[in-house]
Amino acid sequence: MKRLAPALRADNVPLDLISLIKTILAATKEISFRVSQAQLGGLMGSTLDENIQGEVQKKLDVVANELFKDILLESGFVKAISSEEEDTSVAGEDNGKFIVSFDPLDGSSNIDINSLIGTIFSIHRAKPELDAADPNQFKQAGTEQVCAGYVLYGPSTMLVMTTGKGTHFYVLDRTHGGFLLVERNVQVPTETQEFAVNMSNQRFWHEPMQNYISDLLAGDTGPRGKNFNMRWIAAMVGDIHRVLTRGGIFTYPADTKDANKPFKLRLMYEANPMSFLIEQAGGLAVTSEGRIMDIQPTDIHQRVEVIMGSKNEVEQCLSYYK
Ligand code: AFP
Ligand code: FBP
Repeated sequence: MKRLAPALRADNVPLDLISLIKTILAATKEISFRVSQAQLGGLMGSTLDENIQGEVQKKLDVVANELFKDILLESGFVKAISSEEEDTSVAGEDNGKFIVSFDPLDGSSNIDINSLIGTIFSIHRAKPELDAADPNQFKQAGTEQVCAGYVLYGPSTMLVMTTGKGTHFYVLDRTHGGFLLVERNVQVPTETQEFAVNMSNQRFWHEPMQNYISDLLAGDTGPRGKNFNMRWIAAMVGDIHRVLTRGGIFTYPADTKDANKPFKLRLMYEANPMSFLIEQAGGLAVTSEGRIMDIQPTDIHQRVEVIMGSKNEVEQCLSYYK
């Protein structure tokens, strides 16, 4: 099995980007260790603070964010960072070549129940003409990402990453402390009989999504003529990892639950990096109006509707909006 850096060099990934990826992974190895220590590390439970999204922060959220921020800003490769846990973007080195967006711990509600969580990251090239402190650095579409990935802290710690040359799986080998390539060019099966959605929001969805999910639930005697199974991990990293591994459709549709918040998932920290991984694996990643990675961002914390996974199933879902 190939180690990470030689695998990336074989794909002609530029050396400065490989160095940045290694820096990011150093932070995730530390987070993986802290996560595995659970109560022994004194990091279970919540802080008394809320993040910019209005969510109560878990202690591990805060520690993971600080770890990521410090290691990236000290690396010298990074011009600016934006994090789900920070109010604004944070300036790094003026001559840094990259900007990094990240969700340090996705699936926070799973922390205290010892269930799946992960770190999601997205890398763009920095714009030399803009100041490091200028948040406009981050107003780049998902199509301009040069790398995206997540590290899943599960029974094993896995890295799933793309630099635009396929989506590959790596496992953290604790015997030598590095990630080893275990599967190249993962492909999302085109067809599926599995869906992932938070069903408790059903009454708040718009009509096309209500109709689509009703038809899935109708099973083999309904219009789709086959039975569907449902899975919901409450951590996008976990649900997308399943979709990449065995297919499926994952959606967090628009809803009317809160008039000020029609969408839940974040474009920069969740939707764009996952879209890059899914598309590189032959799947589709869209909103009901178009491709997620084509969205021109207007704000670093912007939220979007998300429908992604097996190509034919995503197309089926979209047909309900026509
Ligand atoms: P955090 O970013 O607060 O950890 O939330 C995770 C998440 O945004 C995403 O990973 C899940 O798919 C989704 O929330 C779960 O949402 P529900 O609370 O509706 O199940
Ligand atoms: P396995 O014994 O095959 O692992 O199945 C696990 C299980 O029996 C329960 O742990 C779990 O609650 C249930 O299956 C899940 O069933 P479903 O597929 O209906 O969601």
